[in-house]
Amino acid sequence: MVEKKLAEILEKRYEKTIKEASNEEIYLALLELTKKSIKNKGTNKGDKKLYYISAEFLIGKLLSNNLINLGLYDDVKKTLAENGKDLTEIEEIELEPSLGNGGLGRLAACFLDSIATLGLNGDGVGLNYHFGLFKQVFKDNKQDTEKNPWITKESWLNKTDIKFTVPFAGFNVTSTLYDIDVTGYNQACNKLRLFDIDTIDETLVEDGINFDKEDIKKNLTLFLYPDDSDDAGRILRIYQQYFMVSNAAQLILMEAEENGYDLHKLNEHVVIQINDTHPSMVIPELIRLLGIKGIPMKEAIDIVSKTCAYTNHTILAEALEKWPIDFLQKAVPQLLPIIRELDNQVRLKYDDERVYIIDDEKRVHMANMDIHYGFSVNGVAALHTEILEKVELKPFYDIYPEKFNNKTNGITFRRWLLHCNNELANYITELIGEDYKTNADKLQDLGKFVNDKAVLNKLAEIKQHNKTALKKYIKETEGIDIDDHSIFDIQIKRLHEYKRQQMNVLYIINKYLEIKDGKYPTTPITMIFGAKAAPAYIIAQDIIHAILCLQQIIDNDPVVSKYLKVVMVENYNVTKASKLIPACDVSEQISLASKEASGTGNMKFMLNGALTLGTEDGANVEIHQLVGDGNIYIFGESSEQVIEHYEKADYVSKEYYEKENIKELVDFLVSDEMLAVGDEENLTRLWKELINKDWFMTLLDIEDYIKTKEQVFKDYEDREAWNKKVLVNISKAGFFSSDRTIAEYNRDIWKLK
Ligand code: OAK
Repeated sequence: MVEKKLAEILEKRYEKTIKEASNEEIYLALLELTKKSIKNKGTNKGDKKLYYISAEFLIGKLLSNNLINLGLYDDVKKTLAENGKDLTEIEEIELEPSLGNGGLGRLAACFLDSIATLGLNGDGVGLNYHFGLFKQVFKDNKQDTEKNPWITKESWLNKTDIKFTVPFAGFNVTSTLYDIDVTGYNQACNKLRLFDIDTIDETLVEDGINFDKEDIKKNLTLFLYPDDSDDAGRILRIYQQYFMVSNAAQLILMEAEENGYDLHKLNEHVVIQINDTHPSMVIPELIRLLGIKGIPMKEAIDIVSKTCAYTNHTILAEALEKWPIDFLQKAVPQLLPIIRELDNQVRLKYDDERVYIIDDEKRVHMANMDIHYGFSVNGVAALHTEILEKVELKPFYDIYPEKFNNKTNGITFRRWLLHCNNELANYITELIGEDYKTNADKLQDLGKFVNDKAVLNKLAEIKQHNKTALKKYIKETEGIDIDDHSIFDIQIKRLHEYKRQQMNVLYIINKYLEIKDGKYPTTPITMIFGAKAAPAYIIAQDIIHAILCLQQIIDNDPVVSKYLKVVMVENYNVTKASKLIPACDVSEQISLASKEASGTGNMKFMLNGALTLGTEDGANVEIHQLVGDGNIYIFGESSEQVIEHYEKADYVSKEYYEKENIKELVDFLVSDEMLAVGDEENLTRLWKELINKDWFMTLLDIEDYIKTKEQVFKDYEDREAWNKKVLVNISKAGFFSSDRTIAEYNRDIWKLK
């Protein structure tokens, strides 16, 4: 069937057979075929609808995932192979949209997959950034930034004729809505709705990612999160956020009216999930628009409060948005009377300035507005929610305990197992049947094979295939040779001090010095990193610089390079993640305890048979509980201890630095060897930061980290015992299916039929 359809499309488009067509022509034909098949599936319906508003949707390439969800993947792959074509190569043609930074955006994409798969009526709403997040390139061992265009003439974007007018101070803009179909696994579809403006001017971007930040009509949807290190960048973010939520609110009201719903009962038909605080202005905007429709403010506030729910994704103070009133006045003055009224009502009720919306520095606390004027507040892992309730948001929890709830994150197994590790997925099916694909708990059935040598060997064989495939991929994409019989130790995530890539750097230095001293690892080690650093985040750039310098030093050392290899992949993204994760042995989840809200990479690695080396942080805690002490490597101080250090302000990094073995590692950053390949300014800044500040307590945990990592590598030598741990990890990963997470959101918050 597929063969005939594909052949027809190719004949009509290019007058070519499958054999004759180029990979690009086949890609475009498959795009057409997939879109047609999506049309036949229909869309999810119901008299209540979820709108998941998010500034980020890190959806990744869509072709294979759509084919899997539509049940066409195996057929297409086979048909292509029979005609001398390779689906993996054809996937390369598709450009990856970079509509997100990291965890929050990728979570939103996994959620869309699960919402559709569970047959729920829910769309994502966001922005159609033309250049997404920047593209990372390495020059002189440093990160450089370029624009990252992804929109091609034919793509997954479907232009609609829906347009809205969005008012800003002194001018209006007209939006255009683009839809991307979201396929569920063997299910009807939903949509991701991305707003854009027709007046956007891509030529505004001159070199790198620089552009005129004042020209809103031309720049509004050029980039995700333009540099916010200056006021113009920060105000542009307000314009973007308001543009997103005003469109979302207008879309919601339009659809409600089309369905004949009574706007006085909007909350019976609509639920809005506010994905962190970027969409928080939807609250005053919806109140404003209901006002225009004749609903008095008091009632509008009540309706909106019963419609909106808020998810918190971070406890880092600097990531909690607080917008100066002056900025809002400049961009969206129509919201200020409403925000002031919302704040007044809070002040009348509560005599506690910690819960006010507007603070005495005239800044609007977006999260505070969400908590007062939403009906649900959730954290994204058990520990994170507990910290929100007991520490970060305690004054709010004391007022509204009933609003708080936990929803431990999850990942879609369709992308993070069936697609990225097809061989493992097929083997699991052979062992326990298909059910686990829609009921992830069934993975537990694998547990019965824990003493079955043939199964353990087969798992190891699949891992080896994935490592060899990664070796080939890294050679092709980065031009770097790695040893596929070494241990693959991988840390991939946004670059941030709290995630402590710098601690891993100190480990590499430690290993380098050991090897120099003649102490050789039994199995060679390959340390792989992938991370982008926000352009305005200086220390993060310095950490990248240190990693790249070490990479070069080790490569140039004929002895050390036999045992140790460092690779930082360029422009880490969803596509690269899906190649790296199936090949991983050791998953680095080493954030300072209490700081990583959840993490989701940790879950992807676990599902693909890597063992976690991590702190008791975020969802690592839940992984630990599921697999037990013997199947995970935990180190470092606990979140309670860390929180206490912050409260007492008693952590002094210099005291740790003075320890001889730690000093040696830190000082290596500014050694002659490093300065020979690196930049003194960057390396010295990082060195000083670690000694004098070290806000995320690298030196506190470094000794335990090194000790535990040595144990990991030692344990790897007993391959049978290791493979048992691998099997336990895979078999316990079912809990982290985003189908489970979404079922919980629906049960407790959305209540869609
Ligand atoms: C990004 C911008 C502002 C606030 C939070 C983020 C973010 O990406 N947070 C991440 O969200 C993920 C999904 O919930 C979590 O797994 C990560 O721990 C968290 O850092």
